[in-house]
Amino acid sequence: MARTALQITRRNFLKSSLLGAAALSLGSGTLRPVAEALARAGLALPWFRKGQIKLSYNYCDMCPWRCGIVVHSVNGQVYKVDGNPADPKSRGMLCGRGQAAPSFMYDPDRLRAPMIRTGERGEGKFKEVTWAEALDYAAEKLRLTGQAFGPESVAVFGHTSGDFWFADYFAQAWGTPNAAKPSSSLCTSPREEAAKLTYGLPIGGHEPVDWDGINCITLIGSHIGEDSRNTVMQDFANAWGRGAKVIVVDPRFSTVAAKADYWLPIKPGADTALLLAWLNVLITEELYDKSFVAEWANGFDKLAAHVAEFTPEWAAPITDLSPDLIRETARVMAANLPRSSIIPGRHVTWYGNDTQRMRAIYIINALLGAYGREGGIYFSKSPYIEAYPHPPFAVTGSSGGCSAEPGQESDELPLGPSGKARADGARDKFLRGATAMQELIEPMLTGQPYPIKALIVYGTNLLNTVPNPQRTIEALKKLDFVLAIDVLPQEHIAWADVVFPEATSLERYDELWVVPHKTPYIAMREPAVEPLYDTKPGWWMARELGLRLGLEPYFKWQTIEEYLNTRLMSIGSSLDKMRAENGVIVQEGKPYLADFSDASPFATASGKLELYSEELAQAGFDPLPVYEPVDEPPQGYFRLLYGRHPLHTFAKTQNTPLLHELYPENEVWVNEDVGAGQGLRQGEYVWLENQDGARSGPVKLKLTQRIRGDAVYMVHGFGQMAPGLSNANGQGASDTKLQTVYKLDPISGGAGMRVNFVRIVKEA
Ligand code: MGD
Ligand code: MGD
Ligand code: SF4
Repeated sequence: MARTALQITRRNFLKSSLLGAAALSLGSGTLRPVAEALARAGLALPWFRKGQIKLSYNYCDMCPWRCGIVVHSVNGQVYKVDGNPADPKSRGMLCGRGQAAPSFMYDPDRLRAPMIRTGERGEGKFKEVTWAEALDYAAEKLRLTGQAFGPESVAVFGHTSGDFWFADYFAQAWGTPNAAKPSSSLCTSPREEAAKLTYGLPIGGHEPVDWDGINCITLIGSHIGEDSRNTVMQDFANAWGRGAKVIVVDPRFSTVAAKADYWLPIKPGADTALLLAWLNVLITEELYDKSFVAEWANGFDKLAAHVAEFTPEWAAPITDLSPDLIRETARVMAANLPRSSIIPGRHVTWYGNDTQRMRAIYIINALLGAYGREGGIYFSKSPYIEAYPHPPFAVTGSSGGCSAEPGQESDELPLGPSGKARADGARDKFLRGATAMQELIEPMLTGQPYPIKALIVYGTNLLNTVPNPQRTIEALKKLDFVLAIDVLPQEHIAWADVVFPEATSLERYDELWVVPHKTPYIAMREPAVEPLYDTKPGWWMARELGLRLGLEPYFKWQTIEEYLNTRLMSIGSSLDKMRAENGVIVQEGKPYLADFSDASPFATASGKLELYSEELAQAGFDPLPVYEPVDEPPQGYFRLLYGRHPLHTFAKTQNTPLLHELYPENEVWVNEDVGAGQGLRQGEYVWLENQDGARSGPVKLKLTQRIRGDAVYMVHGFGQMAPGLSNANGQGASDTKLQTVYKLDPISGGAGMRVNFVRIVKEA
């Protein structure tokens, strides 16, 4: 809810912005007149105009997209960040969240010193200790857990851009295959597994869409503009500006739907039926790229027979879309082939049948001939650089089940030193894919298939990220040891035994950011200023912990500069050289389109696009995508949908002063006619109760024609209950806390989260 103090803060902010803008709009040669003019008005030059400006190179950590930035500081204080023009992702521009990085860093609520728990778990009572005490204590607890239950009994959850040090490097050196990132099973796993099954390659962190040449953009859910990844917004705007057709399928009139030629307000959960009907039209009307399919695809005849019955008339009552609209949009897609594709979504863990929906998307793209061709889906190449030399990891068989890039894990399950594979049920509960974070909660509770007794949570907002947080709390109660590494007193911090406060990304060196891309590149991170308070970088904590646990051979470097320079030496570079070259190494000249006269570009067993998947057939799954109806909302309930706000990232920026000021609380979107029928009023506060009786906090009603009547929608990340977050605590409603169930995708291990229903309650 709005606070009165906001008014004052906003005024101060505007005042300082205007001062800054006045000074910045003039070159340094004109500073004296500016200073004089300000003096006449009784104002002084802003502080950041009074000292030597230092520029540092970094990549933005305000969201996982990681645009290259240049950090400006004066006298040891950061005053702004700019997009790095040399960086292929930012191209000199940033989104609103990126601009707020200094506000995130100077958040007065930050964790300030290492802490050890003094009260009960969950009470949030701690004493501040020295780093030596905190590290010794954590190392001893981990050592005892490893001794009693094996190293695999320690799980490591990691996200944000420093996660490499714990979820990859430390986990593998220590010996646990139970390392997981939310960006896999709570986000991209279905699209990665579907891509590997269909054309043999992962999508990877950066969706490889040739935006420069695309003429027809189809978006299934993806809500560009609210999903405010900087480069994606730039690319979309450029394509739209030069006249590319846009088709948006979304139960909600999203920001990007407002730019679309066609908006298909689909019934939630019915997308696979629409995709099958589009396939039916493309095939029966012979609108697909026949020569491309004949040469590069396997299983076309089986696909044609499979979709013959899925006409637009069949799909119409399922999707709530007219057959004419389905036909017309299929024809528009085909009229633009091969410069036409359905953009691979990003957060695609929706209903538990998500790998099959993603397969249907990729099969349409195959019929449009979009793979490896201009205006279609290109093939990313990774930049070349050597890893830091280290002895073989204690986890054998792959990268430890937690790849730096989603989808790059081996199909063999990695094994810990005691010979145990992951405890997330891979190969049993689901077929393949990266370690499923939500499935690691179960062994903490049940001890099956073997007990997980300790948890390291690095940069993961445990109770606002993993569905069914009520179950996570029960699991936290049972663990022998919990170490949390964060920058803010987020909700889960109260459940930790030891807290390591990290220096933010603007205050530390970090691992290089190595990006498969159209132009593969490497970006660096260096500190702009000294860490505030008694905070330390993640690489330092991982090393200190490792040294205390007998892992010296993995941590041979004395300084982080030595580590980074050793890696950079393998490509004839160094930190100094990178600084001289604008903080980025772009490895130009690698082909990103396929040379179809050469070897097959598709890394499947057959070397072809697998329209019909032999691999799925052999594993007992549908080899061609099938529409499975989703459960309907019970009487009086709506399906709970969620998404992004352009000025917030997940649940981590709600407390950031500047962003909080611009969007302090979320709203629940309800169809205006349905709301009127229930006597609801615009802007009033209501409560949401889900099918299991879980209740939200008070949330403002947004009655709008922009959403269907069978669903409600809210921005993810609000409704946090963390007293240490003075801006975010208790503001708005949490989608996560209303997700008491999720549906496991039996192929990829993704957790489908759009399977919860809520009713609107008018009293607390
Ligand atoms: P989705 O959840 O797939 O997210 O962004 P996307 O991948 O675009 O899409 C949400 C949209 O799906 C909403 O418009 C919703 O109405 C619609 N939708 C809901 N149910 C259905 C359905 O059944 N069918 C269809 N067709 N549509 C449906 C996520 C992406 O955002 C991710 S994963 C990350 S890592 C980034 N996070 C992020 C952020 O935190 N903040 C901001 N500002 N931008 C971000 N960009 C990225
Ligand atoms: P955030 O809320 O951004 O989400 O999951 P998370 O990455 O867990 O949490 C980041 C955490 O890192 C916060 O605790 C923050 O304080 C901390 N942090 C920030 N900077 C640093 C740093 O420099 N160092 C350290 N050590 N910590 C730092 C995102 C995940 O959530 C994803 S990728 C998706 S797509 C899903 N989205 C989603 C959703 O839309 N709705 C629901 N209900 N659940 C979701 N879960 C998934
Ligand atoms: Fe930062 Fe915005 Fe780029 Fe994300 S999209 S990395 S928040 S500038």
